[in-house]
Amino acid sequence: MSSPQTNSRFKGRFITFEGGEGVGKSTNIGFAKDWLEAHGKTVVVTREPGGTPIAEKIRNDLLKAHHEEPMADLTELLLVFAARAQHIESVIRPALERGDWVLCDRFTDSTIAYQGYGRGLPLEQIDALRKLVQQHVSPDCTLLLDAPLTVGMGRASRRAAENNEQTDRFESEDLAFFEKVREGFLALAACEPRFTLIDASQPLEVVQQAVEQQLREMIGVQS
Ligand code: Z5A
Repeated sequence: MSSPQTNSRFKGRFITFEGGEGVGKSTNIGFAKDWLEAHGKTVVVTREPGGTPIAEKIRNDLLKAHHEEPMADLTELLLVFAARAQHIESVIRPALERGDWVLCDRFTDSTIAYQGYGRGLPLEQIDALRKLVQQHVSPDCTLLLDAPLTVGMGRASRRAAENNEQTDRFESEDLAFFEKVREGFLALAACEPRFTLIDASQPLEVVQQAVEQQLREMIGVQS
């Protein structure tokens, strides 16, 4: 397991949860929030794209299954970063300055995985936008929940059937797209020490033990 780093500019801590569809990001963010609050931390849970009223409007356009015209890949990339700029300005940076713990469902690693590896947009362009938009805001720690596509998609489609959810624009992509996205996440995790890779195909209790272990290391509490 990687050693946690800190965003030393801020009093707070910034943890991102990444991975493909249905791997358990939302479920484990809920677990992490409860655990951190039980250990006296003030927690802000948020998500991307979205997290503020303006960014949620952009999210609706990004996920909307049908537009009057196909959305160009570059438009998609710029919309993701436009939403992120608003999210950082309105939610993430103020929370980190207050000393809160920010738990974010997806962040720029998703852009590298989906728009970079998935769509094939140049990684240098994404990195230039990352620097412009994030400036000094970057995750202290990223938990990558990884599972074979069949596992995540199976869980997501069961949940969608139970809740009568509609298919969004990303979910209608083919398997090859999602294989490239997964490859992108794994490539990032292999070269960036802030990542902790968790096998999300394991039973939920086992996944949560791994999440808890990472949180313990971050707050310096022994098990
Ligand atoms: N996107 C992008 O392209 N570029 C970007 O920069 C960003 C995003 C930020 C919306 O993401 C889309 O935006 C996304 C990429 C794109 N599209 N896709 N695909 P989203 O995060 O809103 O949607 P999602 O990734 O599809 O998330 P999700 O379906 O909500 O999945 P999840 O949060 O990872 O899973 P969950 O809801 O916690 O769990 C799913 C079910 O499995 C649920 O019933 C759980 O109870 C169950 N579960 C969870 N863990 C387990 C275990 N371990 N065992 C058994 N069952 C489990």
